[in-house]
Amino acid sequence: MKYHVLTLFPDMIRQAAETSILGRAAKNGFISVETVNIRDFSANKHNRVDDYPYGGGAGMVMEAEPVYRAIESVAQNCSKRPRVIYLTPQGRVLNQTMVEEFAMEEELVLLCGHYEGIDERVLEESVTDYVSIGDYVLTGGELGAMVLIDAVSRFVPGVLSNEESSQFESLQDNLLEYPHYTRPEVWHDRCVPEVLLSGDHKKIEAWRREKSLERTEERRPDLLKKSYQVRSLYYGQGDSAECAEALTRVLSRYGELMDFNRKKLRKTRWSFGKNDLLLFFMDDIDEEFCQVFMNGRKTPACLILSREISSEKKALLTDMLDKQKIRVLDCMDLEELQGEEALKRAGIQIRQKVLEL
Ligand code: 4G3
Repeated sequence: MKYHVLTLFPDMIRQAAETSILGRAAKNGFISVETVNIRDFSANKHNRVDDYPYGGGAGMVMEAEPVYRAIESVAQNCSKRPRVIYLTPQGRVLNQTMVEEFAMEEELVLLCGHYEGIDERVLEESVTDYVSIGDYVLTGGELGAMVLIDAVSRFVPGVLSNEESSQFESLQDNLLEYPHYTRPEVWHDRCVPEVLLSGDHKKIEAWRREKSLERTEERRPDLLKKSYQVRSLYYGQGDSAECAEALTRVLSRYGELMDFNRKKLRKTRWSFGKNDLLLFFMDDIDEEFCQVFMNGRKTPACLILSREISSEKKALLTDMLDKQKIRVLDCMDLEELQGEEALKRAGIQIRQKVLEL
């Protein structure tokens, strides 16, 4: 990933970008952080880049022309027209989904404003994304740009080691992280929870999920509304099982896999809620599967179907889901979900569809 930061204070960006994990990533060539000093594009012999606001009022406004030239100096050298992100309290508040979406780009241009802001006309002309890092005001956009760079870089391949991996993380399921413990076993009369010493990995995972839910309910109940329990159903003898496993992992730490080739599961009367997210991985569709009882409540679902399946059979499935109040948001080709990149894209696409609800 190549970041181009347009700023009046390039030192601030450089300092931060050469430190710690970002510094290591830059040294190893996984990211680069280039700063462009907007002052170098001043049209004025005193290198002034700001002026008084039309209509009066306090403070200064950054002029359009130097900002425009600075953006063009970068954009001209990009392989395609890059996204230009303006950090402002008036932007969409940055979240993990947006971060992952930005991480798919090859280059990002980050525009940092100061004073009272930038002349509106250059923003209209050149900015593609207005982003805020939270509902508070800073002295400039630089810290916002660094926050975005840091969060995005974690998703750039090679930036994190296996140890630091972003694969399993708290926000993946819109849940807060469970509590962590290390030695000693007793500290200030406080014990490590018994279950973590048991060696029973299934039980430990269930405990962690429980704690995550409990903690989210207590500290961030707003997140729970957007938190989905991923349930992946697969059916057929082809690649559906493998594909289900891979995509489920991308989407959720606690996702559940259900093998509907097992008669017992097909005979079960299922009941799904609003906060379940169903993924159907199908190599084939037949009468047998369409008889399964699954009572939804506007439950969101995505279909991942083999290309081999005829449109008649697809219609049969869609009809059956519709009758059971399961709401199909998206449909994908099973065969296309090959490789890490395709899986990541599919995961982001599904998350975006779900977040639109
Ligand atoms: C533009 C971003 C830039 C307009 C920038 C202030 C907070 C954020 C600035 C403006 C910023 C944020 C510079 N403060 N929440 N300050 O992302 O009014």
